[in-house]
Amino acid sequence: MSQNGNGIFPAVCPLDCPDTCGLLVHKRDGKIIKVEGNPQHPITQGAICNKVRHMAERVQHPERLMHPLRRVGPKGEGSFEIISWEEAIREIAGKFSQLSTEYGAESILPYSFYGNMGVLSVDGMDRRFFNALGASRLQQTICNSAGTAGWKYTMGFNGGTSPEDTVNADVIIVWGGNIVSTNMHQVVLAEKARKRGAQVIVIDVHRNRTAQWADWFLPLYPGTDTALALGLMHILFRDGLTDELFMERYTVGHQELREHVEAYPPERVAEITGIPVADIERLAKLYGEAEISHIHIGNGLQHHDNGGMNVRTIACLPALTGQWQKTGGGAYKSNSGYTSMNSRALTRPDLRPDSQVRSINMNKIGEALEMTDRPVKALFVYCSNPVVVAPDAERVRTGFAREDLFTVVHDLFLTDTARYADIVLPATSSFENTDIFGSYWHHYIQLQEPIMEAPGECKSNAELFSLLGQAMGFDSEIFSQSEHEMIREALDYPRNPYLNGVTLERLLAESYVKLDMTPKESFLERLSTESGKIELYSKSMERAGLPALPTYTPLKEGYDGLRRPEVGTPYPLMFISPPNHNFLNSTFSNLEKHQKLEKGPLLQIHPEDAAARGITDGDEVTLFNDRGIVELTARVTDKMLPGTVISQGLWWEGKERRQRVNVLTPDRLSDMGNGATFFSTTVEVKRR
Ligand SMILES: Nc1nc2c(c(=O)[nH]1)N[C@H]1C(S)=C(S)[C@@H](COP(=O)(O)OP(=O)(O)OC[C@H]3O[C@@H](n4cnc5c(=O)[nH]c(N)nc54)[C@H](O)[C@@H]3O)O[C@H]1N2
Ligand SMILES: Nc1nc2c(c(=O)[nH]1)N[C@H]1C(S)=C(S)[C@@H](COP(=O)(O)OP(=O)(O)OC[C@H]3O[C@@H](n4cnc5c(=O)[nH]c(N)nc54)[C@H](O)[C@@H]3O)O[C@H]1N2
Ligand code: SF4
Ligand SMILES: [Mo]
Repeated sequence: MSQNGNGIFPAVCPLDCPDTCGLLVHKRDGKIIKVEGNPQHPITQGAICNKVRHMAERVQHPERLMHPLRRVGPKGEGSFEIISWEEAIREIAGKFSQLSTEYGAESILPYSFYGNMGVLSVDGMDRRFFNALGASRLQQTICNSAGTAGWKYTMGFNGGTSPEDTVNADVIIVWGGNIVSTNMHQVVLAEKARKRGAQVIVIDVHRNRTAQWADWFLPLYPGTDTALALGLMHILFRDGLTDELFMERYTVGHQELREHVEAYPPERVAEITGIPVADIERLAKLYGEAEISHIHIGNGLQHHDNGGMNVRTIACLPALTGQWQKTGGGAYKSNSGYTSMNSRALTRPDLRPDSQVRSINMNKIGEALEMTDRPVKALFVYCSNPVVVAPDAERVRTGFAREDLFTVVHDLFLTDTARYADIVLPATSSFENTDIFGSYWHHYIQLQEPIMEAPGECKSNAELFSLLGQAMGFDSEIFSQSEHEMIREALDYPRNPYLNGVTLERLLAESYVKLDMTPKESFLERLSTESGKIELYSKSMERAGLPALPTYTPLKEGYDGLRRPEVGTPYPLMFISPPNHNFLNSTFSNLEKHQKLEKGPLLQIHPEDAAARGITDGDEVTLFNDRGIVELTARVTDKMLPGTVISQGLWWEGKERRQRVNVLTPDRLSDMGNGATFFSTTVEVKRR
């Protein structure tokens, strides 16, 4: 392979996006000149999103970090001096050894997420290092853990409908997902279904891009989805639209559920959700009478106090109608279960000196940095930008500003988080590494081999943690394994039958390999709950102190149609801050091209709410609650119900204005899975 030469090289999109596209990277004179979708890749089929078409601008950006840095000014200011890798490694290893002796290794906390989805980058040598060190563990629950818990209580197995099968559906409900922006190849598949006459329905708190594309959009109040799903069940049972034989054979608790949902007649559900009775009736009929129906459960509705229950309840719907027997019927929440690899071999939990070590929830990093009992004395951040993405962000920033906290950040850019680091380390881009990628949606495993040389002194996560492991004197064999050896170990995992036949050799020859989907051919054989059935009534939820049957609980911070905010309530608007089209979480937020495409950080506000505050389109506005203040530009629009305001995208702090929306979001944990509750937030807005 000619890393520096001209040519077209196969690559994988490393971003935290379900589509995990196969790419072709065009190079001339060692520079990337074009990134496009691989036309051969069965899911990508040559099409990729606009943000990654401009990936070259990110990878070859003049502001990319090139050298290790040491802080010379106050934390947050961004003044650093260049140091050598030897110095950086010596300083980190020295500090970690000293802290381990003085406070115990649990005083050191890794903070990482999936800024690069490569298995070796985020679930490999890095984990080995923190395991061998005996550092505190991080509960990585910022993204989808509430919904995953809710889904698993119902289905057991963490997988659903295969993407390609959804072309067969007659009704596709996109529930709390903005797939035009966040899962574009599902839109392509849904379009195929639509050409055959399928209807696409979107249930969301605002008319997002997906709702604009859909056949029918139903807006509702945030956090009321469980009530809507219970209302649909009420009608399905009432009108005989359920599949009794299926429920008898494959579910637990359908009689209890039938009685339970009597309490959710459409009139009550309409009041709670804001959806008119006639629409609830129409939706239930469409869903219940469809030959094949598919529900795409997005991430949005689970970032709430009741997020686990929202997913749990929606996941019950296809069982009422027997949809799991149909190819393309059923639901998708995540398909991670199909791609699971040998994580014990990769991460080596056996290296831990103390398996009882504490774990700290990543959503509560602000609070964790305030602890005085067993304090966190060092942080190692990689593949994440917590000062922007974590909730209650001002509390997070204050924690990061602690003078006595030793912070290392490994990234490609000097992010808002990296500005608070004592040591900043330059990371390679995924195109410069060897790595292996699964997808949490489609069924292809892909290999990335380096297609360019690392610029400056950038190092991959694998190389960095291998160096650190060796500097700390850990087992040299474990910390000098090659990427190919690790990939072999990752794929050697007989417990996952779908990995059968996926080998490094095939990946080297073919770039991407499809999982073997023949084991347990019928989806119903994959159920892995206690009872082996779909648990409409869940004993394990009962044991966990949760309602055994799907139950609507209002948000702790928020309103539904029954409990409108009282006059004089300090924060009467519900604030939702979902991803935007052109960024990937906070990745790309620092690039001018992507910023321009987004037209700045905006606040979408309903004409009624705007008028009540004397706000007109284009006004500069301040949003505030007890957690802090954010400054945005108002966009007056009727895309949501009055009482809900929306700002899309995770922007880095502005030079002139405060625009990190997470300053306003709560660090409470969701009902299940210790997940994030970003969207269960209320604010007030005023003109600036
Ligand atoms: N372009 C782009 N793509 C991305 C990302 C990105 O930042 N940008 N992020 C990636 C990641 S990490 C993830 S997890 C996925 C997330 O992608 P999705 O699964 O699409 O989830 P979100 O975009 O978080 O939220 C989807 C929708 O949920 C709505 N929503 C909020 N609260 C509620 C509610 O109570 N009920 C209902 N019904 N809807 C509600 C929001 O308005 C939003 O339109 O996307 C991935 N892909
Ligand atoms: N208000 C609000 N907050 C949210 C969300 C929301 O919808 N609303 N979404 C939440 C969700 S679903 C998620 S998943 C999280 C995502 O939060 P994060 O995982 O923190 O995602 P990013 O902001 O994209 O930050 C990833 C960072 O990793 C860096 N990176 C990329 N590749 C590498 C590499 O190979 N090595 C190293 N060391 N670094 C690398 C990137 O440059 C980038 O700075 O945000 C959450 N926060
Ligand atoms: S961000 Fe998603 S849609 Fe865009 S190229 Fe990457 S995997 Fe494909
Ligand atoms: Mo996410």
